[in-house]
Amino acid sequence: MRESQAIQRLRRIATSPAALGLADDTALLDGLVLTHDSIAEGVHFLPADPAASVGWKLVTVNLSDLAAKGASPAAALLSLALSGDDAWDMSFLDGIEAACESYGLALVGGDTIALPAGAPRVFGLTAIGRAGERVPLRKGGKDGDVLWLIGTLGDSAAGLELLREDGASTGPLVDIYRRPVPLLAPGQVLAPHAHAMMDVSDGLLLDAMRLAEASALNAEIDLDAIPLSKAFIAERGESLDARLFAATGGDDYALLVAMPPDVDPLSLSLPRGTTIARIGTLAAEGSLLSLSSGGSPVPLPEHLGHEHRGNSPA
Ligand code: TPS
Repeated sequence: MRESQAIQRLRRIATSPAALGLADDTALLDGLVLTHDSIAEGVHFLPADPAASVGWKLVTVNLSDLAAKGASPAAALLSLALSGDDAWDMSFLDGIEAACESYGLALVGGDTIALPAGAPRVFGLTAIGRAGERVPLRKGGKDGDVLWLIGTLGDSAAGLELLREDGASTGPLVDIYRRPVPLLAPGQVLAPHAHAMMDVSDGLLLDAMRLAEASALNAEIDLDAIPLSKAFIAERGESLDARLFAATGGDDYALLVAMPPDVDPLSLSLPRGTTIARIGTLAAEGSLLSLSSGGSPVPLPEHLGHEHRGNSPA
């Protein structure tokens, strides 16, 4: 089964208004923003990744969903699966502790089980945030909105490729793959002004298409405007191919924001050093997602991003 098929079925179960029709990355309940992300060995992290970085990543990918709603971190529940390797498990918890402390998230409970011998590691975390004055959803985009991207794209996917080629690779790209930084402060500054916001975890093109679809609009993206880091450019260059790689790789934890055209996010008090770029627009006309580079249209690549699917042939 594909992820999208599973979600269709889940929508008939998750009928509470808090679930937002499962059309967002979070649920909203009594002023709280709720999210849950899991992290599995071989799917989200490599068996050789340092245990502390896996713990860090579990917390920060959840915080990224809170960031996209402009929420402030409050509390977390951890689903911990002990692997039998005590040093690994202790170090994993060090990573959980470091991330919780860094971002003011209080671990308040959860559950611990022991994995069967040899089973791949899987962990889950529920993060709970306090909503700000406005919670921008995926579906709030309006005709004529400007699409802004906060953060850079492709670093993590490039880091993963380096690790796949040579597990001993180090450097900024590998660090970003292993230790994403949730953009909480920018999210809180932008949320009161944004029509729609989401984090880019599955790849910009797939996530932008989801935002456009949820808003019943069409997204146009200028690939030349996609922000790339110096480390990414040094590794892969800035060609159209490199930009398409960056726009589809995923694991970025950047923020995609649909802003009314009369709001200039550069005039808001974003933290010093925030990378922000105007990458496109939302429009009533056009196709769900269209790309351009050098002023010419670019055909959509076959894979727009990361979609989970089971092993059955369907
Ligand atoms: C070992 N990847 C896995 S899940 C995901 C991406 C881009 C999207 C976000 O996950 N292989 C390894 N590690 C990785 N991180 C990837 C592949 C790439 P979700 O949709 O579950 O939030």
